Amino acid sequence: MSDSHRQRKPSAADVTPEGIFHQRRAVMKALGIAACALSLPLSAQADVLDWLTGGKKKPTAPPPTPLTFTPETNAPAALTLTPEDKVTGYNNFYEFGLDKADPAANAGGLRTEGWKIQIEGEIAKPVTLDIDDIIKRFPLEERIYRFRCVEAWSMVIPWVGFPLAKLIQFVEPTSAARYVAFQTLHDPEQMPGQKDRFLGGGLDYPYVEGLTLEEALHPLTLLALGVYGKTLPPQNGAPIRLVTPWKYGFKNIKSIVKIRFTRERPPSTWNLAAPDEYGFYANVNPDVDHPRWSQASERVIGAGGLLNVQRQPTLLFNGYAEQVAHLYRGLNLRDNF
Ligand SMILES: Nc1nc2c(c(=O)[nH]1)N[C@H]1C(S)=C(S)[C@@H](COP(=O)(O)O)O[C@H]1N2
Ligand SMILES: [Mo]
Repeated sequence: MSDSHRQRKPSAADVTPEGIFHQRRAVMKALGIAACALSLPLSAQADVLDWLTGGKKKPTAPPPTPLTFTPETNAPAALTLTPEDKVTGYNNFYEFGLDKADPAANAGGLRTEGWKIQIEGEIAKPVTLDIDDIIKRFPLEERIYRFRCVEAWSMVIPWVGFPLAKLIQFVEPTSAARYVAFQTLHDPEQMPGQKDRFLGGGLDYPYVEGLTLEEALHPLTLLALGVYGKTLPPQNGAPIRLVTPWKYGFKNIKSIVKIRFTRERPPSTWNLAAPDEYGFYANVNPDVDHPRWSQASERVIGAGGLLNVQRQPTLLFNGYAEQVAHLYRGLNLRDNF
């Protein structure tokens, strides 16, 4: 990394998820509140941060509504679902703050009525769809998937969504389409992290991600509209987000407003922030460590509290090798991380 790059983004290495976590704790410790804040439940920690930053009362989201879907029947019996309060209370969504409790505390006011997704680029049928159009056109199904964050923690999540491949078939990519680019809502009034470089972890917004067309067409790749049988809460990326279970969590872009089919590989937010640490592929791989921590095992976010931390070995392609390894045949996974 060049010095000028370092100067332009002085904290790229420090603002990665684990970095911020420790930085935050260092700040709280310096303020002499570490002991109390750390022993509080996650929601109360967010309140302490709120009080520190002089925040006002936040709007709470309307309760999620039940969805109609085909229940999962193929999930491996060995998968134990992560409790719902963890799935919706321990999140990464930097537009709403960097702490795991921040998205649930701060995203309640996200306005999702009338949400539209614009689909454009190398396709025969560009179209703008609202959520009702999507639910009418694409039958929803439940998928119970492993979820592995690049920070080395994991969950098992019952998503409700539909294969992205169905949407791709509907818009008819041209022969020039090789990648699919995704973009999150850009609205600093609603997303405080987009207004302030410190609050937003120094990332460039809007958050963007991308897949190869082959990856996007893979039957495991979902657009999710729900979790635990109901519409997504804002903190999980309402009203629609990407799910790619064999890739690190940061590929799973939330609150999508645009999908663009391209000839060239599209940029992705964490890769732009720290290209040596977060690759374009971001396939889960226990043999390729993050430069600052091991990826060989993961902390299971489960029913237990802080004293009951379970670790398990991380699996190649997050346990989906049988389904996805063919996509990467002949590719050096160490260079293409
Ligand atoms: N727009 C946006 N999408 C995002 C993120 C984000 O900060 N902004 N965080 C990513 C990361 S690092 C993870 S681990 C997952 C977390 O999804 P969850 O909170 O639903 O578990 O969302 C991903 N999608
Ligand atoms: Mo993540």
